[in-house]
Amino acid sequence: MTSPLNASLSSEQVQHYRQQGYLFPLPVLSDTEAIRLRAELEGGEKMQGKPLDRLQCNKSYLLFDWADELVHHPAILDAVESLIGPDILCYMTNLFTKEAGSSSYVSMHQDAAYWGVDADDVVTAWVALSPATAESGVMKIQPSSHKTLLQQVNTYAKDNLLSRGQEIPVDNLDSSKQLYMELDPGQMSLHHFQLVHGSDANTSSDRRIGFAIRYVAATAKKIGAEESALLVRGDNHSGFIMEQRAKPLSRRQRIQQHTQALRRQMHNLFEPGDEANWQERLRLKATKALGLGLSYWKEISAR
Ligand SMILES: O=C(O)CCC(=O)C(=O)O
Repeated sequence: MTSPLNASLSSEQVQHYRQQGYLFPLPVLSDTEAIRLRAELEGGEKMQGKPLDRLQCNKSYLLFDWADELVHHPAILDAVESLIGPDILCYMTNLFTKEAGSSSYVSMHQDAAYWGVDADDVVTAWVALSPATAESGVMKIQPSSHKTLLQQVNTYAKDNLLSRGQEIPVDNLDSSKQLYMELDPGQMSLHHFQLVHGSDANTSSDRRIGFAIRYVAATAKKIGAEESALLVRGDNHSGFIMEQRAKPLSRRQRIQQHTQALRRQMHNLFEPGDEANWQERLRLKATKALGLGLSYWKEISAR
């Protein structure tokens, strides 16, 4: 597979996305790029002697060259530009890795319920760096579910990869309509931030590696606490604090910017909703304190 020169979407593809809330498979990386980027990610893990931790998997583009390259990849941005226009922010990234045979999963949820962005459309480009199949626990979606925000509960279930184990109760889902967005390494899917999605455990013999990039139009308003984002194409007109591209920064500067960005983000991610009871509020407070403590420790140990 080679990377397309101009990866803008056709009007049929844009229409499909608007109606159904998703699009796949889209070839964005050449085979050699996909192999190289996976090798760079795993080379870093080898050097530190363990897989990337929860903090490193969040906003990885502020830390690692492979992630910086992916969020700026022209083929990914061309497709995203067709959906949200020429001024584009990378709001967040999440690396979702499931080890071979691991029971990690992602419950069916909608991202829009807990992100601090006021926009009609935040689009996730989910880039496969290993085979994403039904067996390896690829993303599962409910088509055209992006038109209504459903109620979800926080389960904090053990193997759930989501920060609060956010889950839409099964009675509110239609499993007969759900489909797997299977991808080869180097392909991506796009999904709207209100689309119902999740994924099952990885029963294959390889790791399943998906890099989820959250793009938003650079006109988006910020709601809740202040947060930062990186301008990756065009001009910024948003209420976000601008991040600096990691490439020219030293390791120490990268870690400082990353920890500062995560601290800002945590204030929104762990903010209790109006319906939260006191146990839930306490739990969110403790999770936030733990995350903040860990980020301070990381920053100090990088000095
Ligand atoms: O990678 C997965 O299994 C889930 C991804 C996801 O929840 C997301 O991209 O929002």
